[in-house]
Amino acid sequence: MEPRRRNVIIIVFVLSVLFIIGIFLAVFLTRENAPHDEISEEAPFDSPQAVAKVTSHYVTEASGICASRRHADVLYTHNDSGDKARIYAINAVNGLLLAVISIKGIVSKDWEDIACGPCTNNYTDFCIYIADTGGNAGGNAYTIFRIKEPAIVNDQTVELDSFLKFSWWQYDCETIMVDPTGEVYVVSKVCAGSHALFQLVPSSAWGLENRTWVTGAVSVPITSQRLGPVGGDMSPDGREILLKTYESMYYWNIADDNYYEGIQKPPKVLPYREEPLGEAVGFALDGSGYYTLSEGTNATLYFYKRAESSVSDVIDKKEETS
Ligand SMILES: *[C@@H]1O[C@H](CO)[C@@H](O)[C@H](O)[C@H]1NC(C)=O
Ligand SMILES: *[C@@H]1O[C@H](CO)[C@@H](O)[C@H](O)[C@H]1NC(C)=O
Ligand SMILES: *[C@@H]1O[C@H](CO)[C@@H](O)[C@H](O)[C@H]1NC(C)=O
Ligand SMILES: CC(=O)N[C@H]1CO[C@H](CO)[C@@H](O)[C@@H]1O
Repeated sequence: MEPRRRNVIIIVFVLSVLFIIGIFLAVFLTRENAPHDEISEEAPFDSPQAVAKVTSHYVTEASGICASRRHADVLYTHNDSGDKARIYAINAVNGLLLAVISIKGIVSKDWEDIACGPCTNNYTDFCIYIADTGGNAGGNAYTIFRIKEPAIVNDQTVELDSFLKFSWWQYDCETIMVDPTGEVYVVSKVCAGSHALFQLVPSSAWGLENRTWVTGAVSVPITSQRLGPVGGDMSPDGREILLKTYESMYYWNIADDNYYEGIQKPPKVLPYREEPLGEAVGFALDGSGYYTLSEGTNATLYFYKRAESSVSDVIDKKEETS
C-alpha cells in the first residue's frame, strides 16, 4: 500500500473512532437522572425474593402496603381508587387473603397509600393510616383516615378512629409515613424531572372539620422519569425511609429523628426489580427487610432482605445513639 493511501485510511479510522466515542458521551451525559440509576455500592438490602403471588380477587390494584404492628407476618393493603372503604390483610408468607376490613361511615375517593404505626394520640396503641390524597382531590380535599389496628385478624367492619382533612398546594400525593411518635408525613407526587416535597401533617389537625393548610415542606433530592414518587414507608424504629418511583427505590438512614434535614440529603439507590405499576412498599415489622407489591391481579409479593453485612452496621449505629 502506498504511504499516502495508508495515511488516509488511518485518518478516516481515527475520525470514526472519535465520532463513535462522541456519540457515546453525548448519550451518556444527556441521559436523564444518570447518577440516580446506579445502584449504590454496599446496598443495605439484598436482591428481591419472590415470596408469593397475591391471588385474592379482591386485591387487583394494590397501591400501598404496611406491616401490622400487632400481628406477625400480616400485611395490610388496599386498592387504588374505585374500591369501597376497606382494606385487606394478607399473609406475608404465602400471600393469601386473611381478612377484609371495612370501615364504617366513610367513602374512598382516591386512596393512594397506607401506613402502620402508633396512634397519634396514644403511642402505646397501634393504628392504620390511609391516605385519601390522590390527584382526584387536586390538593384541596386531602383526607387521612385512621383506624385502630384490630386485635384479631378476621373479616370485620370497624369504626373510624379519626380523620385529618388538609389542603396543600401540591396536587397529588401517593406516599404517607408515620414515625414512632405517631406524627404523619406525606410526600407529593410530581412530574418527571421535578423534586417531590416532604411535608409534616400537623397532629393538631386530627378531628377538625375545617381543612388545615399545610406549609413548610422540604424538597426531596430525587427525580423520576415518570410521575413520582408513588409510595414509601418509614421503618418501625423510625430510622430509615424508603421512597419508590416506578423505576427505582431510594433509601435514607436518619439517625437523629430530624426527618426534614435527613430527607434533603442524597439517598442510596437500592436494588429494585421493576414491577408493572409498582406503587406499594413497606418495611417488615422486625425491620429485617421490606416488601413490594404491584398493581394487577396475581401480583408477586417481593421481599428484599436486609443484607448480612449491613446488620452489624445498623446495630452499631443504634448503640451509638442510644
Ligand atoms: C392507649 O392505648 C392502650 C392500648 O389500647 C390503652 O390501654 C390505654 O388506655 C390508652 N391510653 C389512652 C390515654 O387512651
Ligand atoms: C370553619 O369554617 C367555617 C366556614 O369558613 C367558619 O365559619 C368557622 O368559624 C370555622 N371553624 C373553626 C373552628 O375555625
Ligand atoms: C390468577 O391465579 C389464579 C390461581 O392461580 C388463576 O386461577 C387465575 O386465572 C389467575 N388470574 C389471572 C388474571 O391470571
Ligand atoms: C374487590 C375490589 O373492589 N377490587 C377493586 C380494586 O380496585 C380496582 C381499581 O379501582 C377495582 O377495579 C377493583 O374492583
